[in-house]
Amino acid sequence: MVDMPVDTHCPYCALQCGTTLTPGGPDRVTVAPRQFPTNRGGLCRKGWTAPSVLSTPDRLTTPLLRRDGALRPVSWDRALDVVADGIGDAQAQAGRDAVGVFGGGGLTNEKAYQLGKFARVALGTSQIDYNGRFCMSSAAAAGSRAFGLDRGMPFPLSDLAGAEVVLLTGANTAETMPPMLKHLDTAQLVVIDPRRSLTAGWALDRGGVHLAPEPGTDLAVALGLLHVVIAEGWCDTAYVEARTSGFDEVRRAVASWWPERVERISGVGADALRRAAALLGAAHRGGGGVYVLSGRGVEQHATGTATVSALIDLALALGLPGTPGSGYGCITGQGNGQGGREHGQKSDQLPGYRKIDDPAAREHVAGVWGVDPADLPGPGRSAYELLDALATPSGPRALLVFGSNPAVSAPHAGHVTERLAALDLLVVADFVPSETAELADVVLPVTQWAEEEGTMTNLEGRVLRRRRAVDPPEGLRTDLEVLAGLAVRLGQPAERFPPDPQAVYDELCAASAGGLADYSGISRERLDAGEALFWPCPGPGHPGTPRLFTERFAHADGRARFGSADHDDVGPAERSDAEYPLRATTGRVLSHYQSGAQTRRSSELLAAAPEAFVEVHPETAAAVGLADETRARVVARRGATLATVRTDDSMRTDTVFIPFHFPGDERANLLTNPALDPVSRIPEFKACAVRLEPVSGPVNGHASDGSHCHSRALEVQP
Ligand SMILES: Nc1nc2c(c(=O)[nH]1)N[C@H]1C(S)=C(S)[C@@H](COP(=O)(O)OP(=O)(O)OC[C@H]3O[C@@H](n4cnc5c(=O)[nH]c(N)nc54)[C@H](O)[C@@H]3O)O[C@H]1N2
Ligand SMILES: Nc1nc2c(c(=O)[nH]1)N[C@H]1C(S)=C(S)[C@@H](COP(=O)(O)OP(=O)(O)OC[C@H]3O[C@@H](n4cnc5c(=O)[nH]c(N)nc54)[C@H](O)[C@@H]3O)O[C@H]1N2
Ligand code: SF4
Ligand SMILES: [Mo]
Repeated sequence: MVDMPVDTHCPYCALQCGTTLTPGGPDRVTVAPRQFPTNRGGLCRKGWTAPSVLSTPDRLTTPLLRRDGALRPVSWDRALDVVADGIGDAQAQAGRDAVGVFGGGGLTNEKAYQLGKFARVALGTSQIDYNGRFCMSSAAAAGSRAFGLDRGMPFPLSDLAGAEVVLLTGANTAETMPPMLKHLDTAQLVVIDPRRSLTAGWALDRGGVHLAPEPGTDLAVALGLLHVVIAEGWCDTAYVEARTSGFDEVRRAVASWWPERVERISGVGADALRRAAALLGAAHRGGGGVYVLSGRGVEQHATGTATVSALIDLALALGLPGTPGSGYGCITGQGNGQGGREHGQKSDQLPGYRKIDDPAAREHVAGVWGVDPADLPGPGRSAYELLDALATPSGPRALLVFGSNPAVSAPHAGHVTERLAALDLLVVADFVPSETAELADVVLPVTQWAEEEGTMTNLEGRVLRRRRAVDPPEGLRTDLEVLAGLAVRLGQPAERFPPDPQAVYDELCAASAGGLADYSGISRERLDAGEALFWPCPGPGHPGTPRLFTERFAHADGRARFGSADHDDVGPAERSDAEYPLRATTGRVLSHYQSGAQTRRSSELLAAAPEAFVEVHPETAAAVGLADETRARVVARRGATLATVRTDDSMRTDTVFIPFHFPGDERANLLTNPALDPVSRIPEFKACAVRLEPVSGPVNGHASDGSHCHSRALEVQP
């Protein structure tokens, strides 16, 4: 048993705030923030309350097996035997791809790596993808295309403190990463968000600018900004000439995106657009630092990759990427959202951010794994396509879920829930009975963050140590132990799937060597000695790479590539009409994390945000007979969800906002449109057509006593 204070990181978002855990206290450990470059001693309320999930009363403590319709306790041996037999049956009937794997961006690097290897080697299936596909995949695709390499932020977060202007697109940082505001409070902010989010309000209070487009029209806004930058001569021509290619085509493509056209499509005033472009242009011309940052608001669209490409083109035209004190970055979301996309749990990837269809990559990784490259499967389906195919004639009949709760978080969740329920075998490894675990045939109880060792890679590409502060409750296993137990039952040699995180990490480093995301110099010893190491770090003497692209981009010719084409169709995939006249967008609130599986188990967080709400302009609400605090049904073409009305006169009258953290018939994803981006395959979480209806009488056992908290105060705790 460890009983000393242990330095580790918050289990939730990609900021990975530094914390110190001291064993003892009501929740088994007591948390305190520590000085770390991303949080500078701050912590949001999710970080403060994270220990309570360690001791949640309904924590899973024993494997469960469905018998006679109910989940009942069984031994580990029995549970793992049932899983291995079910895998064997499915594959005997329908081939290797009859088993699928769904991973998560919250898994440590070691788990993500081992899960990808387990799928390709122990299962031999191509059918693996993960929830990161729902997250920053559009930015990853656009970044790879433009720069030859995707690392969300190619610079340390602390560089933002020197900026003069920051363009923040589709990110509500004040609620999603409050301590990050400490890095933004000296810059002038230009926020693009259909809502006056907490972040937009914060920016306005400090003299910043807020542009509020209709959801799903950011591509037009980005092309319009680029048009103005070029037309007004704000372009950094020396940079464009020396460091980029493809500018002439882009200049031609954006020539027709004059601000008045953008205004007609997006609702962002032509003059406001011109002023925003001038702020960016003048700051860079005057030698000030300028950053363009993107969040999920612009990325989770069927046009997500094109939109981020246009934002990157804007940054390139201004001469920002790779220029000290300026740049473009994507604000990666999940705790290991960055590492989770590098080690091979994505359907088209192998470790080291390699491509699974690249013969040299297959050869290298197969060599590390001790298998024949010809035996490695090819690329599989993307996350939504995988879920959509479950239990269909050509899709998987069995699915293993590690680190995701798609019954709540996947788009078109009603349909996804049906597909999950139709499987011959659904296996969920989790530490709480998530809504997806409730559908499972076998539930495997695993350890949590403060009970295990590993590494995470934060939004800056900085590799961090997750450390064990307390022993797990009796009878639990780590995800790595679960995979080891299954692999042996599937006929793999035990040494190929070691349960020891250090051994897995060492192998991960070797597998990543020579790849884009090269970890081979980032030993656990160096991390434990306190070195802050950013990948790529190709060797023990290498200092790591806090800032990418300062000399050259990662394409063979060293140049960044402009990528925008002309687009005739820039709006959301689903149009509004008389029946569904409004546009719904979805996102987050401060108090809950993702599907809410963890944060809804904190009494403090649940009290702060107990139920789903729909944020709406008072006139829009009144037009259908709804008042503040009444319950509404939000209806889309795919389903309906229930939410309490919150009127807000800063909302666009054509747009409503619903958080996606709530389960059952309060799921925002009962509405969302699974239209996919053609490149990144991200679903359009941020725009679907809906109408509002009043709900009479009590719904769902909710009293309409207005007892929920309405507060949206700004929070950056010490
Ligand atoms: N509290 C909290 N923090 C979190 C998380 C959480 O669940 N809760 N999750 C973490 C993860 S995984 C992620 S990915 C990040 C996400 O962090 P963010 O990207 O900041 O989060 P979202 O709330 O999804 O979306 C941000 C904003 O996009 C706006 N938006 C909606 N539609 C559009 C649109 O069409 N265009 C534009 N320009 N904006 C639009 C929304 O109004 C919202 O204010 O947060 C991380 N941090
Ligand atoms: N409408 C709408 N839907 C969205 C979004 C949106 O903006 N709008 N955002 C999307 C985004 S950006 C994301 S990232 C996804 C996230 O959505 P999910 O993938 O559902 O994410 P979580 O709720 O974090 O689910 C993680 C689950 O795994 C468990 N877990 C956590 N850590 C571990 C671990 O180490 N091992 C194991 N075995 N289990 C673990 C948790 O208890 C929880 O049940 O949601 C997407 N869905
Ligand atoms: S911002 Fe909040 S949720 Fe994110 S790492 Fe920090 S404390 Fe955790
Ligand atoms: Mo995310």
